[in-house]
Amino acid sequence: MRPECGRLHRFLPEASLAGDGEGPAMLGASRVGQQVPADSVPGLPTQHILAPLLDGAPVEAWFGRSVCRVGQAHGVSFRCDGELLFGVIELAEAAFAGDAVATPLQQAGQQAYGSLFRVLAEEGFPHLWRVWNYLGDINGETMGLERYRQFNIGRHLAFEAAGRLDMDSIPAASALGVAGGPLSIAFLAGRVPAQPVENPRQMSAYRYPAEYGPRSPTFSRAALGRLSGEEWLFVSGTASIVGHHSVHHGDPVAQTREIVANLEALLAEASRRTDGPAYRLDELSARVYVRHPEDYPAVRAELAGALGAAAPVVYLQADVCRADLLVEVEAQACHLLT
Ligand code: 3EB
Repeated sequence: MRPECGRLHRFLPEASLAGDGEGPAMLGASRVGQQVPADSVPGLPTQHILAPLLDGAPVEAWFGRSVCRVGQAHGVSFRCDGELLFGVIELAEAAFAGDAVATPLQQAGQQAYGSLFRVLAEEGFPHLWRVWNYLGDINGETMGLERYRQFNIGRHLAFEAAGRLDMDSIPAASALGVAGGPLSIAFLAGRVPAQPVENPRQMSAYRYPAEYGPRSPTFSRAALGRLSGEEWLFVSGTASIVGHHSVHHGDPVAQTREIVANLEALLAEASRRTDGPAYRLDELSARVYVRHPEDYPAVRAELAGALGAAAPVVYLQADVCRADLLVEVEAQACHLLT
């Protein structure tokens, strides 16, 4: 399936971001590396994931059939073709003062999502399909609240203000901690809705009880998006969570096995909703976040058995959004529709 369907998404070497990227049809990219490179591609929305790359290609690129528009609005850099818009917004928390009720990170999160939603409305891509969120010190605590939970409040308030809390518009997402830098958010949006998919083994994150924070995270476990002639499955960051509990504390291999079980259940659920063939583990491409780099060989060995040794998988060091989670896997797959 991969070669025919590989138009939209590819992992690429560093050099692919030299010059004008791979020509004008690149909608945008994310790049893993501990520093922001001195030269960036002018006009290419690029998300900087300030994290150590452990294995695989540093660049993840998204391609359109042709670029219809290149733009910059409300702090969002974007490119789109007729069907999809890719955008990036990066906001320094230092630009926000905070107040008695909101930390600077909460304010940054709320403003970033507010700006993103304005761009979606203005550009005519109202449906958010997939979001990648990165922030510094995600498990750190300030003003008595973990920073991931502060971010969740800001994101939730922005979804609420935009009237986007109804389930059918909640996107697939990932949220990870990196060494520092701005709050960085990249996203894909469509002209038509993607279909959210939930996981029967996990409580929907937007229903998490208050013990995980005052406002719940606004993401679905996966999303099925239709483009002309093909269907994309976007799998959200998937961790060792069953129900709403983190399981296998301190055991990265057992957490990885639980993630595989979660992915299998999610693919089965997606397969019930597709018009095409069933989705299988061995057709995923994936990005894997490992909290402790020393766990990487064991995690990789466990995942290779499930995804197949030839699967395009990128490993990086990042902090998962609950302190007791050691591994998270995000993925995607594509099916041609005939
Ligand atoms: C979880 O399942 C693990 O806040 O956008 C995974 C994917 C996680 C997305 C987000 C968080 C997010 O709750 C963490």
